[in-house]
Amino acid sequence: MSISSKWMNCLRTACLVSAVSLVFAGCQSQATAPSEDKTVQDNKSTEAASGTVTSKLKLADALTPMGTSNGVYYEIFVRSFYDTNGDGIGDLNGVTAKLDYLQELGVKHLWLMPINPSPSYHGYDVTDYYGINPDYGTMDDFKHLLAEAHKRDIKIVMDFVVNHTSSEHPWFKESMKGKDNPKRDWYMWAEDLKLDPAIRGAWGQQAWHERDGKHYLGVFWEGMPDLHIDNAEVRAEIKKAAQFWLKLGVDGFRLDAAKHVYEDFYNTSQNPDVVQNNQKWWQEFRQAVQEVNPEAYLVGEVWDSPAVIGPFLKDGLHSAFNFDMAKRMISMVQDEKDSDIGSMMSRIYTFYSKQSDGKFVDAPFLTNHDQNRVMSELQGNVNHAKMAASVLLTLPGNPFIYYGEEIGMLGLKPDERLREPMKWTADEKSAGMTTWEPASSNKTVTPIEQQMKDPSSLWNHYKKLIAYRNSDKVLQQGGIQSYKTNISEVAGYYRATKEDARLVLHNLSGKEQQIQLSADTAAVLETLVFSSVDGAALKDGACTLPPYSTIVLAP
Ligand SMILES: [Ca+2]
Ligand SMILES: [Ca+2]
Repeated sequence: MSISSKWMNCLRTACLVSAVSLVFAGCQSQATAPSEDKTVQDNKSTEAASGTVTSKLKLADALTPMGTSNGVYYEIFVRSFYDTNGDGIGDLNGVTAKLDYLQELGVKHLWLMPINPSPSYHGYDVTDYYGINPDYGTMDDFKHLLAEAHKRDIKIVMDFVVNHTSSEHPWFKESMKGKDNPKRDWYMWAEDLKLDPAIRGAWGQQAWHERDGKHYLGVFWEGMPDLHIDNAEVRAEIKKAAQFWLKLGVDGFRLDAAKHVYEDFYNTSQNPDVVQNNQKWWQEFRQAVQEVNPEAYLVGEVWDSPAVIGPFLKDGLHSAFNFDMAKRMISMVQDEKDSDIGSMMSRIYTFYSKQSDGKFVDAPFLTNHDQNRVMSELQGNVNHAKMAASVLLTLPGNPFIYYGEEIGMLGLKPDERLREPMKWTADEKSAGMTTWEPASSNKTVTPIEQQMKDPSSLWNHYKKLIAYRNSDKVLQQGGIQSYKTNISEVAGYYRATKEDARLVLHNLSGKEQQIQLSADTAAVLETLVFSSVDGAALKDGACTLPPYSTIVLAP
């Protein structure tokens, strides 16, 4: 969902959600989550065999069971990406035209923001779950995109927006006609359901909207009426629509507003039965998805703390975006001070692992289409942007990149400014450039064309990090464990599978740093296998880290 009230929602959650999230929010390794239990870590199958580097380094935290990661994801706002028919609006053929570009960057999956017909520019209010937005092309264009992507081993996940429809959806137009209409109960009408329309939404907003003296639910705004998910016909219809796209060859869904499906009113949103209803719905949805494609991937937007996200990961979502980590990564690179991400992550993962029976896959990212772009948050500091990318791309799970992030595109709210035309070339009028809105935030940004030719560009930094990640199984599949140096400008963490381990070190500062590894680490991790810049060195456990650099050590 693209509504700014979500920020309020986050604030509210920060206040309401109990001790569990407060523990996660903290970074001190002394804290223990009340819900944490030892079964996951005590499980024998998680232990490294004796004699492996992982056992020598005592990396039990990194062995928390989790699902398989499958490469870097890239979020595309089709309208702003690439235009092939000269109308200034990005289109599906434009995504197809840029698959080679995406392959060169090293991404393995695309997340397409909504491509269904919609009256809005962003598409998060759908009027037809089986159609393609005519601005973006035709169903044949989409099939062509799928085929061309799959040829390149690139998978496509599409945004699936089913908490609500557009108020212009034919279903809602029927529902408005009155109590006797067969579609009446597809939406929530307060008077029919004997609910009080004065009750505010979960973040204190007006949730019910008046129409002909009756009130329907629309938790985001009146143009987005919430579907009544307890209605069996609605559930069946949503599952049918998902199966339709899977049968076409779509590889999964990004599930918008996943925590808002069940009633999120001010007085009920944290009730255990509401939490459970949401959980059960996504489990039911996943079963329907897996009937068509057992490999399909579901990543959900649950804009909340890990304590709230956890239950969604049990046989429902494979992944949920890690909003807390996004904030922490950005502040860490901005402050140039280690904030022990490894410790925070391994504590969250212990909780997720237990919730998901060891199957969750984390989905880290820096910013998305609902947030100020990371380069704007970093005030245009390219070194900080490089470090943010280095952290993101060396974490466990499936990292997500937002289009344009790889060249440092800028954008501060309102939302339209976060979703400006992709800057392929300096000439805004050249072929392919989208012009549906002015690229007013990005006048000074160096275009892709130029950055690709410059070895020291942010683009080449992304490419280098992604290529290394793709080449290293431990970086892709390993868990994470805290590693602290005695220099606060250097952040580090171990990454490990049962058999193998890495140490990732980031020099967050503009000064060269020298680190002496502890004797046991130095004895095991003897090889400098990756360095983001020239000039790094490792000798007898002494590491030299050039300014703003990332290195990876291996046995
Ligand atoms: Ca076009
Ligand atoms: Ca809802």
